[in-house]
Amino acid sequence: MNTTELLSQARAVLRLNDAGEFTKPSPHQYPHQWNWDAAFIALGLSHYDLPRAFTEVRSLLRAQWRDGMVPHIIYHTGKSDYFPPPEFWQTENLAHAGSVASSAITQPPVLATMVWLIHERTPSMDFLREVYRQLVAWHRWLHTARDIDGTGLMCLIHPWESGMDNSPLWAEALDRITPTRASVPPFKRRDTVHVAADERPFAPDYERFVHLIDLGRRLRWEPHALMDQMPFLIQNVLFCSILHRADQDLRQMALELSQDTCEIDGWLARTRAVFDARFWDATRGLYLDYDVRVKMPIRVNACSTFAPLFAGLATPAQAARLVAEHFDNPVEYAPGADSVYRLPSAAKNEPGYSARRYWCGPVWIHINWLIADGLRRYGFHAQADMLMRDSLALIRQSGFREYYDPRDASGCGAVDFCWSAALAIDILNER
Ligand code: 9WN
Repeated sequence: MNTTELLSQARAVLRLNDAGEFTKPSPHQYPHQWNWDAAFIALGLSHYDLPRAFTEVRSLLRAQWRDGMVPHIIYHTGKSDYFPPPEFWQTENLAHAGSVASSAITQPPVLATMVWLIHERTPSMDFLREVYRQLVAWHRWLHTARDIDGTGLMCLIHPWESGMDNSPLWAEALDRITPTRASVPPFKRRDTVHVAADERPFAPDYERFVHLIDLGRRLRWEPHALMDQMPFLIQNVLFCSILHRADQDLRQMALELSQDTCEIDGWLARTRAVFDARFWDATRGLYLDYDVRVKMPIRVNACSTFAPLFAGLATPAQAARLVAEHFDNPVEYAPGADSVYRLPSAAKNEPGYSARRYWCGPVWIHINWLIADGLRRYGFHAQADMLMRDSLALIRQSGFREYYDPRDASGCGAVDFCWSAALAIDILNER
């Protein structure tokens, strides 16, 4: 398939999922708007339809809660056959919730970065002015409402907030949670209707996802109570890195709009001051997540370990170790006896690794995109090119799938998947 054909197929996928004011991640599996999906989709759209890209961002921000949180799922069109449905979150009558039906948790804040990238390529001061305050409010909420220890490093209260739902990263934390029959409200999984069950989370994980929603809604999604009582409380390398990069991009917007940068400078300085001590494991040369409830690092090697490159948080020496000891290591992430394509979402030598099971090993296009951006920041152009080349090869072989088997490029998960299409458009246009 040549570049022109690939671009036109990618645009067709975005068109297929276009629900007017928002874009579904995929036609059947995900029939609503998702937070970080929408941001990547806006970047793709901006290459050929700037007004539609702005609409995508506007409809996401329209769901912002009164306290600043931007939710992870927005049910613009009401109920569907997706589980959980809007009423499951029990957000009606909450003073701090928003006015559009949504989930009550958030997702990695790539939005400010996407808005800034779009602005750099196609400046629009009006649009920047329109969204700036809302972006600041969301980042402020992340740095304060989810701050447990004064560091401003946000805490996840649910694996879905990481965007890497069933990563081996969460195995121990989820194992400690033992839902009883009474604490898991009756529910019927819908995620295995359109996708094979062995490419989705295991049943006990899913039960815990639902149990955590139940706990959150009992606490009326009140940030202080959540920080106090949620049994799952994690400081996550991917989320904190994405937020730090987004803070940098928000700062650029502030300068462009002649706004004061004091508050943003504070977030940037605080994160930088504590990031290494919290996440860097100097023995293994890896960034590890931190489990706040047991006050211990999570000793699992997942693709999120490369995210600090995207944020410029690694020193050149740390970046060199990440690349030499892990990215280029055929036992972990590089092609070898057991894989051909980069980048597996968990290291291949992790006990929880599984080549087709969702976040336990398959390759995701948006993760490749983020890490390639980070590698370039540190001068690792050959490695960044490999990620982009592999991403396009996966798409050429299996179409725009949700994720891919690193052994043979076969497609997994949902079909006609939007961020794979949107980022293919970005990769092909930026080359
Ligand atoms: C739950 C939409 C979303 C992505 C997430 C991905 C998956 C949802 C699900 O799909 O999560 O939020 O039902 O599995 O893990 O990263 O945003 O594409």
